[in-house]
Parts: sequence; C-alpha cells; structure tokens
Amino acid sequence: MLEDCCAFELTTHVDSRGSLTVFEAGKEHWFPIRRVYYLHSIPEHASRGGHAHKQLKQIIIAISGSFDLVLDDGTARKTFEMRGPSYGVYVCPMTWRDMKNFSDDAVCLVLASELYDESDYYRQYDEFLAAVNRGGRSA
Ligand code: T46
Repeated sequence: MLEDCCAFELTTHVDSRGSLTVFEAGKEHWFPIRRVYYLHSIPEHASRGGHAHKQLKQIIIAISGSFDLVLDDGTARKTFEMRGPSYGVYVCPMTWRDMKNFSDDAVCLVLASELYDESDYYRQYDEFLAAVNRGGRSA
C-alpha cells in the first residue's frame, strides 16, 4: 500500500569540513540490508524503473543531484521529489516505481532487502495490476 511507503530524514552531522550522513541498522531501517547498488551516469531525459517487486523492500536515496520518484500501488500514485542526500524513501513490496527528471549529477543509492532476483519483478503494468487485484499474490 502506498501509505506504507514513506519519506524520512537521515541523521546528518555537519561541521566546517562538510557533512556526514548516517544510515544505521536498528534506527532508520525497515529490514536487514542484503544488497546495495547505485544508478549513475544517467543520460538526460532517461527514465528508469518501470516495474514493481513482489517481495523486495528498498530504500532509495539521491546521494547526489536530484530526480523524481513516482510510486503507484495500483490505486493511487505519489511523486517524491528526491532533492538531497539526507532524505530517503522506503518503498514497500507491490509498489510500481518510475524514476525520471534526473539531473546531470544524479546518483541514486538503493538499499535492498534481498539479493537480485528477476523472478521478483513485475515488468508489465497490466500484470502488476492483475496481481494487486488478486490481493498481491503471484499468478
Ligand atoms: C529499482 C530501481 C530503483 C543486476 O544484475 N543486479 C541488480 O542488483 C540490479 C538492480 C540489476 N541488475 C541488472 C538487470 C538489468 O540487466 O541490471 C540491469 C538494469 O536493471 P533494471 O533495468 O532493473 O534497472 P532500473 O534502474 O530500471 O531498476 C533498478 C532496480 O532493478 C529496481 O529494483 O527499484 O533500480
């Protein structure tokens, strides 16, 4: 459900040398992290995402630059403006995501609950919607 996805502030320590932002298990976490990846060198006008996950939980952070993250649970849609490295969004399972409007310097860090598994993806929106209408169960 879209209301289970949420934006949150990470703790940032700022001093004369710059800033240090912390993501610490036991505080800002919804799951044990099993995989980390990041999107970078994204061409102008490119979009990414365009899929949902059956089980995977993720946290998305714009550690550099900016982009828009559009989340859709099959009934409602919400856009998160990812504009800073101290701001994260928790994306729960069964949420379609599209990412667009990347700035030149955008780097998107993703903390994921599971290893990569292509069978966890819905890459066709109509299949995703059908699963939502079945109550989130796989075909
Ligand atoms: C998501 C958004 C934010 C791997 O081999 N291992 C991995 O861990 C991942 C994430 C991808 N891949 C391969 C699969 C494809 O051949 O990398 C290629 C590009 O993946 P994809 O088209 O899924 O990339 P995005 O940016 O559209 O989506 C990714 C994640 O897949 C997705 O879970 O939420 O980033």
